[in-house]
Amino acid sequence: MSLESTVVVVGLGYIGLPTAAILASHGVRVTGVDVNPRHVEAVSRGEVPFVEPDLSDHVERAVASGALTAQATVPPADVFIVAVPTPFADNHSADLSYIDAAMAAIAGVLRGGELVILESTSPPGTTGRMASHLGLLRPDLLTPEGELTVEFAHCPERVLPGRIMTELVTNDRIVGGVTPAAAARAANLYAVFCRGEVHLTDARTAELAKLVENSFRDVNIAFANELSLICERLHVDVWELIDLANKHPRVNILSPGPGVGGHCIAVDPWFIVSAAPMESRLIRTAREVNDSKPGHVVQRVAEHAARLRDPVIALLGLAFKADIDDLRESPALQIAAEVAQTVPGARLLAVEPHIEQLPPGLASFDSVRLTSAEEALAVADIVVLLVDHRQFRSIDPATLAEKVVVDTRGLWSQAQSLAGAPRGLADARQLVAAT
Ligand code: SAJ
Repeated sequence: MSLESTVVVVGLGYIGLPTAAILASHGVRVTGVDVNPRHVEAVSRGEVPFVEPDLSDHVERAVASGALTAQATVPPADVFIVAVPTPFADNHSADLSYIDAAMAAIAGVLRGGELVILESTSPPGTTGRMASHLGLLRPDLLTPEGELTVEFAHCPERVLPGRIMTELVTNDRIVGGVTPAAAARAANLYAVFCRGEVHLTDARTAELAKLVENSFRDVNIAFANELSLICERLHVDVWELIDLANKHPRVNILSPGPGVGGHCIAVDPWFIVSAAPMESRLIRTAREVNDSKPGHVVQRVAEHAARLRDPVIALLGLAFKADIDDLRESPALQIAAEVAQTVPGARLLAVEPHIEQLPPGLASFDSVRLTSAEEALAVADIVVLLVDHRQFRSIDPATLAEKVVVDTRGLWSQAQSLAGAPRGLADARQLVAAT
């Protein structure tokens, strides 16, 4: 692929905008397209409409150099990258309406000879479905033999939120073509900025590989979460248990937590279950185990609260994981809202250093207030650690000695040596094991 090629990226979100910016900063002329005018306006000013380390610099420079522009409609180009959301519907099947809308918008400007790359995480068969959709929308782009003159490939994103700009460059990529020629052509484009290896395959395998990666993590987190429930029943400290088991050279158990959040790991396994329901028993069960964890934490907090009159409950962390501001599908948020709903007379002090005001789902409760860790810890009867943010790691466990502690991340359990734990903390650890 020559550097003169023009690329359109449809969807300027967490994946589309970094991809557009990194291509533009490697000399490709990129137009970003988004239906959200706020995103188009922000990017046109060289700004990023969400938080992601290092992205602002890339966007600012790419826009200033003229390599990256943004607009609301799809212009003609050589390559189109589709990076739009693929949420799931109520029955856990994928909602492909954003992909369909993107394909329809792209179809209007195609002339033949272009390459369309799907980056959105999608059920097996989606890239082929896009090609069939185009054949129906634009029969003039079919040869007399019925072959499309536009090529299609799937190149799933695999970057970790919080490390996107690094992982875009260093991670290996999987590129699956509807035809081998499409895969080779797409691989050339990614080679412009990707220093990892680019692996070629067919579109269906690439689609399933992405889903399998996130399901692998979900199943392994579910194993850890199930262990936490088993340990609670058997009065064993799950953190100590995992630490010891992981001393085995071939054992690497992940960390239990309050549940699995974010837009990826809690969603993608359902696309496999939906595609092959009879065969996906383990994957389905893992989802159910992880989805049940927030309710379990709420129940434990409610049991502790029932023993106190008008308890003050500190909830440390609302984001879906440590050191980010992203509240999407956050189990911590779900737990906070359910505690507010189900624990009568409780006053809730939510601590989330990465946000300035409570999200609407919590702000609607008079009993919930956003506050600092110091203030919450000074007055709380019950302390619920929901996210292991860096700021919380420096909390002195001695300040928790007189309080009921529900540590869903094992932060304080792991912080101390197993021998010689201070008395108050040893008590707190009883409660850790019980969550
Ligand atoms: N979690 C645990 N215990 C663990 C690890 C994670 O409870 O031991 C929880 C986190 O707290 C969080 C959730 O799981 O709520 C997911 O966090 P994560 O850091 O595992 O993953 P994501 O959702 O931020 O990003 C994942 C990554 N996929 C894999 O690691 C296989 C990333 O590479 C993907 O690009 C991303 O999904 C995506 O967009 O699909």
